[in-house]
Amino acid sequence: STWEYAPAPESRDIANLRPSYRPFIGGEFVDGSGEPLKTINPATEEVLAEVGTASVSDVDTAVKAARRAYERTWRTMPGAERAKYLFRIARLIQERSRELAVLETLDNGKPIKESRDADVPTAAAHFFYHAGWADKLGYAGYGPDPKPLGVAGQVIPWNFPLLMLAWKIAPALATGNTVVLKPAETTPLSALVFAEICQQAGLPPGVVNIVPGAGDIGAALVDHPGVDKVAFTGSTEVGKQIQRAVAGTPKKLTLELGGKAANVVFDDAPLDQAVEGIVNGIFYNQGHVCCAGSRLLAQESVVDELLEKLRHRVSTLRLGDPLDKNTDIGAVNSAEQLARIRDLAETGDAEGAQRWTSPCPVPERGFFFPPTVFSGVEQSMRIAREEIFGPVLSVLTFRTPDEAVAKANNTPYGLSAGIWTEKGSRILWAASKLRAGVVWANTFNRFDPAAPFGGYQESGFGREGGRTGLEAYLDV
Ligand code: TXE
Repeated sequence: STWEYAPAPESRDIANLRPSYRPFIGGEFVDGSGEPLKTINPATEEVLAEVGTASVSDVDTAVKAARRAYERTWRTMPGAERAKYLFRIARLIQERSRELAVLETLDNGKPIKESRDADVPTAAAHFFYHAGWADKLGYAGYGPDPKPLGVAGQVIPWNFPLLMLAWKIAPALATGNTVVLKPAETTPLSALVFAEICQQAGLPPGVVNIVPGAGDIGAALVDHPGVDKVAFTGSTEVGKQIQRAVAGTPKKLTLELGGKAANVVFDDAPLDQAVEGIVNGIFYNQGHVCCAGSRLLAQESVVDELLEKLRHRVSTLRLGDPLDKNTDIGAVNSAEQLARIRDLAETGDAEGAQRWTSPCPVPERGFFFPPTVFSGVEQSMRIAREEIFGPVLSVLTFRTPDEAVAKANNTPYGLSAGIWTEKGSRILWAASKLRAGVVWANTFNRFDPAAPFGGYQESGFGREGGRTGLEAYLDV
């Protein structure tokens, strides 16, 4: 995963060349009857590709194709056979990793070193991991022969387009379900290359269907009576709408929504190491991370030293061309998201927090927002309560461990948290008190397909990954 990337002119054109930028239904790329959408390269504001979209009636065709594939082949296929397809898909993702990484960076704006070293290899890892489960479900502890649910309707966001697809599709397929997935409207491309990979792997037609489109197509998929299971990752607001849409139907539902994670630094923590974790926690992927460490809770006795080290480190981050392998912070995914980040940051000024902005140069073209740290933040401020989903850190302080935990838990969310301390006993104590699906200790943003991921409260419910993640796709 360490190939060198020098942006060749042709790689900037790869997006426009494909015949596969259309809905993928029943194993074929088809002319959808939705309005074509243009996807933008957020680093240049230029149109990257025009993509055919699905209409409501295409969604119906896709769900029927998934149902047929489920009844005729996939549900009765021995697990060991299903596993072969998943292994094949995993290997094809690896083989096409360079192409996928470039495409993901062009479409999303994230730095190439992240798509190259994290998004694409972790997506492959997800398929390898779940391939291993496909013939061992009888050992998963759910009885000798747990049953799949049927057709899964899956809706994903734009922050990790390929990885979120892998989180959704790999467990569904391993457990014997078939899938209709809607990628986000600003980042549909890697999902359509994934559809090519399904064809290459010889996956039976209809097992995976991809329906590009906007929120209305997501809603049509969620509402379709032929869907047995709905899985959504995205905003808490849309998650609540989906919950209402599914209420009163027999559909099973898992939701992975927003977050406002606290990264808690105690005075005995190795501060330089903590600074790396804080930077990774909030500036990774431009802060477009549901589990981003967007609140720094620093013990009062070390806050000044920590902030000085933090500003120094953040000043070294390079913002700019996402295709440059030295870039640390790429482009914000869309003009809308940039406006949301700007608006919320302005409430921080208005409510009296102190804004510090990295002195890094900001490109004139493209959707860029420089790394920003607000200190003197109070719990009542909007920047302490609302998900910013951008490279903006809010710094609060605490005096005692109890106060740290109380402040960390003072949020409607509960997806992740981080603790920095030398004391093992304090890690265990805090981990048991923090209401968060993941608690990292002396690290942040670490992922493994074997570890279940998911939230408490308004961060949603259900887990993805690990043995627990299989439950979301089985009738136990
Ligand atoms: O999300 P949406 P948006 C948060 C983040 C961000 C905010 C808005 O705070 O600033 O949400 O982002 C589809 N029925 N997160 O507007 O709308 C949509 O087409 C069914 C956190 O982009 O939730 C896309 O595929 N589907 C989050 C997906 O939902 C619908 C990641 C997500 O879009 C729909 C993204 C509907 N009624 C944003 N409306 C995280 N937890 O990681 C839209 N969609």
